[in-house]
Amino acid sequence: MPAMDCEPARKVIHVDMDAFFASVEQRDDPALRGRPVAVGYPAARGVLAAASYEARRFGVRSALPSVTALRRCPELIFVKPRFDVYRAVSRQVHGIFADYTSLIQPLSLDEAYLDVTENLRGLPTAWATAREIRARILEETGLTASAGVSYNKFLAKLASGHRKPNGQFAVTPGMGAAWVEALPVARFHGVGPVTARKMQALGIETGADLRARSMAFLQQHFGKAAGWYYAIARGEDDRPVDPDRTRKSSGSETTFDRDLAEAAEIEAGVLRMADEVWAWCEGARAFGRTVTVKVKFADFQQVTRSRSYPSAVTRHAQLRQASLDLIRSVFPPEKGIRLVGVTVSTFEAPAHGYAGLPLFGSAVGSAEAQASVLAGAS
Ligand code: DCP
Ligand code: CA
Ligand code: CA
Repeated sequence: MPAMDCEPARKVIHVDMDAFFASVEQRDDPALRGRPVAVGYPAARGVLAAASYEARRFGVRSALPSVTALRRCPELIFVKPRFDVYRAVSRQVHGIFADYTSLIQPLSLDEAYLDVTENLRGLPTAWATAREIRARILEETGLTASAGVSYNKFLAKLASGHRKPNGQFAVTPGMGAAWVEALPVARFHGVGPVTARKMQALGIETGADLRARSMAFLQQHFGKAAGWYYAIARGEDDRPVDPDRTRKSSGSETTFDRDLAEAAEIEAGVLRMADEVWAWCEGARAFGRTVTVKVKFADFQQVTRSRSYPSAVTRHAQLRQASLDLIRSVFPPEKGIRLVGVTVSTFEAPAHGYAGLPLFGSAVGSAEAQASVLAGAS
């Protein structure tokens, strides 16, 4: 590392709840404990939001189509998601974090970065802080969490997955660079499935492979992301833990059981999504000026229609009407409609609370929904 020894190394913890939605369901229903549980709907085109560790042994995991999951594990028990409960747990966990630091950056309902360079409890190490936080989460919520401890966010997040479930792992400054070299790039934050495939085609499978490429090579193939890849291949990440980061949007979307062409049915779907988004807006006391309706057609072609108002949409009826007007602008649909979504953005007041994940539609946690979460959050 360059001459940075005047600055003390930061101490960052990444905490991530284990099999979050599924664990909450197992906690609240003893009949589900020790059994393969999926949170989601067994509907024809549903996808799973979460899978218990028992279910994962069968190759069942989140974002898997329900139908495939059932084929892999015929005894799989489906449980409907209860977002209000997950949000309540999230707030509880956030309250525990706040006893140790005010620098908390939630990434989603079940995970957050904490900067504990100076922790409020005077604990000697970040390792001890992570242990105590995990112990309190278990005591106060009955749920387990895993943690990664390191000197930056990139490494802390990678590390939290390393001893999952119910474990923690530290990556020290002395070992960071070498540790990253040994890992597959597909596990790196910012390397999604598409980029991982592209890297693979270029002969980049591990951190060491990535590190061996020049900045010029990375720029040529990855454009603006080159700097990020160059840095993480060396275990470097100077992004601060940013407690002020607020959501930029809240959206819900749903994949229909079959492609729809009937205006009334499509409108009903859009209104359901508007109602879900509204529930979030009210809960978070966050109101936006822009309403966007997204439509995905049977052939996966996607269009969005937006409308911005001079001031925030603060009435439920207004959001419903805006959503209807927007969906009607694609009527009559030239092809069947597969998915609709409603998003509110351009918030007037910062979103409070600990609500990282948007509310999902009935296709809970679809890959698309997850992708839009990530896009919206970064
Ligand atoms: N989630 C979702 N849709 C997805 C992925 C996740 O709705 N495609 C929800 C359900 C998960 C929660 O978010 O329980 C947290 O997601 P994680 O990726 O952290 O996965 P889990 O907590 O379920 O498991 P792990 O123990 O691997 O962290
Ligand atoms: Ca998790
Ligand atoms: Ca998570």
